[in-house]
Amino acid sequence: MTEAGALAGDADRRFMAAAIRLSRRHLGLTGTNPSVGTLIVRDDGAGPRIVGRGVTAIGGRPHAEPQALEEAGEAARGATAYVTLEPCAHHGRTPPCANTLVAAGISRVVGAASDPDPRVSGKGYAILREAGIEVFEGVLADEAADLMRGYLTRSLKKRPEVTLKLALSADGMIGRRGEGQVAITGAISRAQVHMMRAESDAILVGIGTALADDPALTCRLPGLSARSPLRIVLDRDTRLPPGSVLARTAREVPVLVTAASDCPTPRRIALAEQGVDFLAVDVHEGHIALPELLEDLAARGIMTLMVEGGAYTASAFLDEDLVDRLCLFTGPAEIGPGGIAAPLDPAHGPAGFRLLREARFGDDHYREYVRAG
Ligand code: AOF
Ligand code: ZN
Repeated sequence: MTEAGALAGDADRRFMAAAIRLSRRHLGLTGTNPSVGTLIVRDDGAGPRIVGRGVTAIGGRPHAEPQALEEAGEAARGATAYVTLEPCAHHGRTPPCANTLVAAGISRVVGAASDPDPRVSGKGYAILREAGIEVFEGVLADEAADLMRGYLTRSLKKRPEVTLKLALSADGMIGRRGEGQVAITGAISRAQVHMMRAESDAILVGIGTALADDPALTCRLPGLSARSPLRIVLDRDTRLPPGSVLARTAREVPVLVTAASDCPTPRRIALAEQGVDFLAVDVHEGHIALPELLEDLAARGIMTLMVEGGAYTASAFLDEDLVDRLCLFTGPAEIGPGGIAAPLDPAHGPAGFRLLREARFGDDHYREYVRAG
């Protein structure tokens, strides 16, 4: 092992885990760029210490690396850089991050996820190696990719990463017919959902849910209200009422209505005057064509989409195999007769998915599944 390799192994994984946690800070805030974390770590004999930290800035620039290097200053010379994504190799508003790492005198780079961007893929690491830097790739790659999944899905599939969130009663219902919002889960689960909203680029419901629940779909965690995502309503016939919470707050948090026709009906004009935006969608056999809609959303820069209901919309995404991740929050109470059944069997888990993590949130049971394979 070389002198610079003294941090290999467990310490590398620990610092990479810290860089991944740092990258989480700007999830949902970096436009079409992934939120990347960088740590600069040096060891002068008394143990490793962090001398620079960077996370991709809000809006996507500057990238993480130059910020971490700036904090480290001269201490970057001979240090190790932990990067959650392969450093870029292309000239943007600033020189490539790989070159910046070289110029700063970094002697070792530990990287997590690979970058599918053709301007970068493999080239970033090549620049580092050609400059004599020792490079370790793929450390905690899955964990890093998990947080960049929106970026990766949009790059590779040209659509956003779709997360379906469902709150289920103990008897597998998602609500009671004709009753609007029913409290199924407790405060901790609700806070988790609001955190998920904060980290998503957009949130989507069907018009049925918009009419029945009149939801706000904002992030209402203290201090994070500015992180509410774009709110999208699947609304083929433009039925969203101008008096709805969504329409009335469209100037504070954007609302996008996906409608089949762009005919200027009085309702559409009223909604547009309130600041509601419209996206024309294709309709196949009476239903909004979801794959095309997702492509349009990706083209608008949406990397992560959270689908919040209701049963009809959830089924449509599941049936078309467009769900990448499924987050099930199960509360302790039963709904009983009159309940709206969830579009999946909660006891056996959804077909085609594997369980990624499980947790208790107060009295609720949380299960997160990802598409298998
Ligand atoms: C890095 N560090 O923090 C991020 C990277 O539009 P640009 O010029 O900002 O380039 C976007 C690309 O940069 C994006 O597709 C991805 O390849 C990379 N993101 N790279 O070195 C970072 N966010
Ligand atoms: Zn870069």
